[in-house]
Amino acid sequence: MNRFLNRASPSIFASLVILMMTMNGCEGNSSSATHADDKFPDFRVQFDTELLTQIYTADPSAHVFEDAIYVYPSHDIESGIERSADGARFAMRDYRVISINPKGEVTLHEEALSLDSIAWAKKQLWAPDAAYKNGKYYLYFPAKDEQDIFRVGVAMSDTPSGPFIAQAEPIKDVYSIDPAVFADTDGSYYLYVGGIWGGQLQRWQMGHYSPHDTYPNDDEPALMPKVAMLSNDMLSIEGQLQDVVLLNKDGSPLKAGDNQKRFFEAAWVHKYQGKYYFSYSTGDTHKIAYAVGDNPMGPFVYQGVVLNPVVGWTNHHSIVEYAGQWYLFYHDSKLSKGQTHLRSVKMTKLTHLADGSIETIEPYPIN
Ligand code: FUB
Repeated sequence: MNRFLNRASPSIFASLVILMMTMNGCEGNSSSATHADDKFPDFRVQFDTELLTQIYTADPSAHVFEDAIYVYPSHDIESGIERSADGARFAMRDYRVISINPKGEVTLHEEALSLDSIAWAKKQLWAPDAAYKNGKYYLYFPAKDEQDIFRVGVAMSDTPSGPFIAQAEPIKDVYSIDPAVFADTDGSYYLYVGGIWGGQLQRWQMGHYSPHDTYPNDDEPALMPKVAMLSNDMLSIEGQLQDVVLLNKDGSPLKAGDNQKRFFEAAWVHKYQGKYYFSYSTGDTHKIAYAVGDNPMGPFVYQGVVLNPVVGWTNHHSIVEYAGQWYLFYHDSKLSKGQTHLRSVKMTKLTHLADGSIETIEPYPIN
């Protein structure tokens, strides 16, 4: 069903009335005012179309700031490094922000943050996310430090597109990759992190870093992503990271051997009708899956698949509401003809069905 929605003609979407954001920097869940003369043109949500092609972009984290959609992606480059298990080939060196204004015009902004300007970071600027609070924008990002350990840093700016100034040290007690910040409607902010394999989450099971990879047995609970509340100043976490518990519908934890369902990387949280939706990549089975819970800290119960596999290996997404419509941002490697480290961001509509479930999206036409 959704594949037909995704490919529907612009005239269908052009009939949508736009609910515009009225407060600078607030997120889509709080949209209120109606501007019936503003339409969000549909050409940017055409099925299976790159948002831009000037550079390669991946891991899109989308937010509604200042009446527009701002996308915080990784900036993929050809590093010349061979493929390896630790992901060294993904040797990104800076971030560029993309914005989409209410007319649907896409802007690729100048460099927002460079590896050279981050005192503690040595390499691999991987998937970032951003948040807004009290007039400031915060960019959260993973990078490897001098010891080749993935840490998560934060940088600040007065504008959503940057430039951002990084803190001198990574965030204390935060590790692994793929930070995602969820701003709840009560004003609390939550930081989610984690990624197995190249993301090193498996090296922190003892509460400290081990250079050796250790995984649970297949019949044991899977490694879970991590969460903490952000401190009032957005620069540290309250307490320690704790597990985001992901459960099967029978109440048992997802198992390490269940790679169709278990968490791999790319955490994202959105709120819909009072429920918290935790979505993530299953990695080696290439799906975006989701689980639902009553609390942003979890537990979350597995529900199904948001997006089926795309061209490429990784799958990393975000889900955002803009003007009363929910969108999925994701990436694939079609533009680079399947090169897994050269990806392009795309967006499409996402539908919550009447029972609260998400309609599974097929990324390509099915004949
Ligand atoms: O872009 C580098 C890494 O690839 C991200 O951090 C992961 O989520 C995967 O998409």
